[in-house]
Amino acid sequence: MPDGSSNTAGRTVLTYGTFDLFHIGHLRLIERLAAMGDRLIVGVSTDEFNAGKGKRSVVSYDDRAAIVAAIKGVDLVVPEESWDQKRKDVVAHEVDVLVMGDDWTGKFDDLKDVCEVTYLPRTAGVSSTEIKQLLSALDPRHLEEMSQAVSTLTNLLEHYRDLT
Ligand code: C2G
Repeated sequence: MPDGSSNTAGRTVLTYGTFDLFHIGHLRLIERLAAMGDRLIVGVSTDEFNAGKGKRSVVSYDDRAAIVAAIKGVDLVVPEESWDQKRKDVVAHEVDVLVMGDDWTGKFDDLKDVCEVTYLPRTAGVSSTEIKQLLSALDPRHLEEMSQAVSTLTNLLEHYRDLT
């Protein structure tokens, strides 16, 4: 239970996430969480729960959970299957502090009666969404469109050069 001391001994830390296309932002968060206590539990969103969030992961739940479980400092991975499981998880695992990236600031303050709740600055300049957008730009259909656009521009340029 929360005691407000800065001593991390015996403290259980909990967080949740999709962790799709695992990147440095995810790693930096997990490293900071591991330093906040001596037991770190990570709830990884299931594919079904993500569908409910309007998200479709590139990497399956089983693989995302296996990757997170292999990260140094992670003691337990649990499936995140609903928004309201957090309160049950906090009580069941005797969690001292729930921590999320600051894109969730304030969203889980309602849990402050059962544990500390805090938000950490995100790592700037990287997100799974951006990586997905980049990958989709490399989609063959897009590449075909781009090469057609380039050849149209090239023809126009040559035509213009002939006129001048
Ligand atoms: N994160 C970060 N820096 C980034 C990207 C993400 O610190 N550049 C943090 C997020 O703030 C979040 C965690 O990494 O705390 C996981 O991010 P996502 O995989 O995007 O998780 P999300 O879809 O936001 O799921 O119930 C809560 C949800 O499960 C959170």
